[in-house]
Amino acid sequence: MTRRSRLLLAALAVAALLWLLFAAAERALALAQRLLALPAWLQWTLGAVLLLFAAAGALVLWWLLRPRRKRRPVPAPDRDSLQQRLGRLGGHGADTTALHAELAELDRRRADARVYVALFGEISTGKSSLIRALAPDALAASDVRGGTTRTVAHHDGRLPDGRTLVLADVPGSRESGGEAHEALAREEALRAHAVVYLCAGDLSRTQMDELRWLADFGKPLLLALNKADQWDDAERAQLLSRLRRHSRTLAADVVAISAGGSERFQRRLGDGRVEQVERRRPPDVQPLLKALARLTAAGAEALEPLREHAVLAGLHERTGALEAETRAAEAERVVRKYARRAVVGAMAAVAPGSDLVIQGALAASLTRELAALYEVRVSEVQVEDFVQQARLTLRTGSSIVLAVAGNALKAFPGLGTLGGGVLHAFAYALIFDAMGRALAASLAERKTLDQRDAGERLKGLLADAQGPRLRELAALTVEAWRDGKQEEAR
Ligand SMILES: Nc1nc2c(ncn2[C@@H]2O[C@H](COP(=O)(O)OP(=O)(O)OP(=O)(O)O)[C@@H](O)[C@H]2O)c(=O)[nH]1
Ligand SMILES: [Mg+2]
Repeated sequence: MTRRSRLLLAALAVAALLWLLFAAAERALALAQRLLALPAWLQWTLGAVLLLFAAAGALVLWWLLRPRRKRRPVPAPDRDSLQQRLGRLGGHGADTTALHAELAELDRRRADARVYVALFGEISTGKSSLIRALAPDALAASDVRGGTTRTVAHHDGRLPDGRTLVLADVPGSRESGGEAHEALAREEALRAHAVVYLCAGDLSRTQMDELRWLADFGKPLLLALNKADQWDDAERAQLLSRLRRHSRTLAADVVAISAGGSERFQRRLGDGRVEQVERRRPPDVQPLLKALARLTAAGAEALEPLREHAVLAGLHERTGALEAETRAAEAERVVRKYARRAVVGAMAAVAPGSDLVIQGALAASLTRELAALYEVRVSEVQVEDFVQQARLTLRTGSSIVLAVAGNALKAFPGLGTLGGGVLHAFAYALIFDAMGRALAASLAERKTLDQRDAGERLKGLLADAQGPRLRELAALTVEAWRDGKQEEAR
């Protein structure tokens, strides 16, 4: 079409639109005049009906055009801050090898510039069979029993347009006792540019959770209904439409496929012998190949930022877990240190009464040290308040603590041999251990010095002195007591 005829067409369209608008305005005016001529009650009734229609129309329009709730992607830190955290963890003696290896793999795949696609799904949904159908030279093992695949393996696959892909076969999820294998699968899924989620029927609640988990990391996803040969056309269509409805905001496409797999059966021969036969079912994976070609059309480089985000977000979670673990171990060390000091402090007390008066300076110092470990800022007033509150808790709970200590003296003969004053020394070990653990748990969870929460935890721990912990504290008391005596002797 020439520029001139395009202009002419545009002018005609504008004129038609104007004419329509004028006509509509004229109709509206005429209607308004007729409405005004009607009796008042009819005017109000018609007005109300019109208003109702307008409101319903607006509601429908809003429902159609409402903005789709965007899934909030899992946060990902930038690489520098992550590396700093790893450095700090290494400084505290934590093993960061796996996390560093993940970063190295991130770089390696970026340089590799090939598209990685991971299969994912519950055990026995046909992932390994699908690998065999997509990458004919792969020797991925498959079996009716779940949990056949134990490691991540990569195979080269080819799309109909000739592009190549790296396909990852991973262990199936939801195997009982297979948490470590599932973790491998999840890590590989995050490393891939796209994920094919396999199912073999309607999605269970846990399968929906898995899909959502992948989508939260921003993974481009395909949902593949495998073993489609098991249903007739009508059943398959029904299943597909249900899967589409449920995964609407999660997966880019839903396809039905038959990965094939194989079946084994026994054949009785003419001479009476029984023979084991394995027969391969013919695969049909064309719809998946087409969907994969569309999903990865942008190429490795364009898909890389999303992949990097997912890997860093995954690393953020893993690093967070290691940080929490490392801190908890450090907190444990601090608490033991103070429990020892409390024992030594009790030995030095001239006349321990039956009421346990907490060693204030030591308790304050323990509070400060734990707060610093959890990077929680505390003022001196807060520390004093907390110690004061612990004192009050102990005033009412001291009889319990003394009773526990008394029982322990009988249960752990080593304690009994230490002589007078040991009851109180052991009671202090119990108190400082409970106080330290209560405070550490509260600081870790609340990220602030929440007196009420820490106080509740302290009450709980004081009332619940369990066997193995008591044994540890008894050993600690014996050790600290002996050290204290040696110190005195010098
Ligand atoms: N009817 C039918 N069976 C299939 C199909 N694909 C796979 N199977 C069968 O499903 C079973 C499990 O297949 P696998 O490929 O081992 O499944 P997987 O997901 O790799 O299992 P794990 O490695 O344990 O997680 C095998 O008995 C396959 O023969 C299919 O398209 N149709
Ligand atoms: Mg497998």
